Amino acid sequence: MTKEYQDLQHLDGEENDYQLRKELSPAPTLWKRLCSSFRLLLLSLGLSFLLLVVVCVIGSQNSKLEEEMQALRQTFSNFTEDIEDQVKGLSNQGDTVGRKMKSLETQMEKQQNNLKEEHSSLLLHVEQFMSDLRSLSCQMAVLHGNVSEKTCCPVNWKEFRGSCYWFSHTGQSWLEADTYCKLENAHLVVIGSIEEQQFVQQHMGSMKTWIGLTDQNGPWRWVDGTDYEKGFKNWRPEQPDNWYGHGLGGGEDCAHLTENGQWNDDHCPRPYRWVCETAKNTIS
Ligand code: MBG
Ligand code: CA
Repeated sequence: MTKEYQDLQHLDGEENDYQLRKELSPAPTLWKRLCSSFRLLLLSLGLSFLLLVVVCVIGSQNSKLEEEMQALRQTFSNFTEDIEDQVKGLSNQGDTVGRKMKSLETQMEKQQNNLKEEHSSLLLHVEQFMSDLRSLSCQMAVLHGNVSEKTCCPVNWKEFRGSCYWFSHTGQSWLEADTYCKLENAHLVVIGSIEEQQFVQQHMGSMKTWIGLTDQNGPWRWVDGTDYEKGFKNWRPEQPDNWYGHGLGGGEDCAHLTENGQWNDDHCPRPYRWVCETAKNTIS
């Protein structure tokens, strides 16, 4: 019992000590609090500093990236400009090549046309030469007494389906042309078919040319007596019209081939070219 009391006494004493110490030392607690606030402040300052560093690093990385992107953009834009320039250059070259090709094509076409013209003119000359040769050898045969002279067309006359034709290169009135042919033992051409029309057209050129058809003495008549009504005709639309509008006296009584080969009746004294015709076997 005494011991317990002593223990209790002892305990009481410790508690009191503590209480006493507590009351006697208020200064260290404040200090501790101050220290802990200071630590917090330092910590937060440290953290802020760290954050700032991180932000700076990220910022610098970003600006570097931005710079690189800018450089890339510049490179890309330079590349695009280069490509555009090259494409433009190529397209210009293409245009030039195209123009050259066109001019070459035109030149080729011109040369081809020239060649064609030369070729057809050469062909005509060869045909003429052959026809002259035939005529000459025919005349030679006549001279040798091998054939009758009635089988040949004279030199400078053209042969077509058994007849001989002569094409003038000057102009005369219809009447003078008619007389000229008669003196050659021929007559102004009588066109009896589309084929004969085409043959005459081929050789006359685009010139007005008298033919052996007239209505000076009444109805239309061919000079060799061929039936006009039943025969071949090739009048231009609205012809013949016996037009008095030329004011040269009278109407129009003589037929001629117009530039495209169609027929027209005209004032007979006009100086047009003409064609004489004769059957081969009537030449003497
Ligand atoms: C002309 C003929 C002429 C006469 C005239 C009538 C344009 O052609 O040559 O003969 O027919 O036309 O207008
Ligand atoms: Ca007429």
